[in-house]
Amino acid sequence: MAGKITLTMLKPDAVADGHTGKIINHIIEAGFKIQAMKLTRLSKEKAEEFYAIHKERSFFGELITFMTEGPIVAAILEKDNAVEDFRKLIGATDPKKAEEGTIRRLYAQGIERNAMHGSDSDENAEIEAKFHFSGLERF
Ligand code: FUP
Repeated sequence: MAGKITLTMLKPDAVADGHTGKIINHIIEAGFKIQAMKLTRLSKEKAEEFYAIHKERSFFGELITFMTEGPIVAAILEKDNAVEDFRKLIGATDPKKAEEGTIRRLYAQGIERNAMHGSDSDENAEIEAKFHFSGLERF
């Protein structure tokens, strides 16, 4: 049976710091199958759309500046229980609170420059997957 999906972004800090290969390997070794993947860069408009839920928060402006500062790697990942298992793999939003061995603990610089995105529900995973990829780009 096909697994469920989650949408991840390797954020500009992780890509600029040269962690892309190690992080992708970490994800594959944890049992996720890559359905789609690309190196891309968010425009201000696209970043504001992606993070619209946070637009009233004090950190919104800094979040948008950060997420548009350089390329990201967006990917759709497939696995049974993908959303929950992936959030466990990346660890808490604040890397100081993330468990030992999680991707954010290993590679993130702080709560804002936190290396990774992972969808927070099956419904959002599908919305975010469609935000980044067309049907022809999914395998
Ligand atoms: P997460 O689901 O772990 O990515 O975290 P949230 O959806 O709560 O936050 C989305 C992004 O907003 C985080 F990845 C980083 C940023 N953020 C901050 O910059 N400061 C905060 O206090 C909380 C979140």
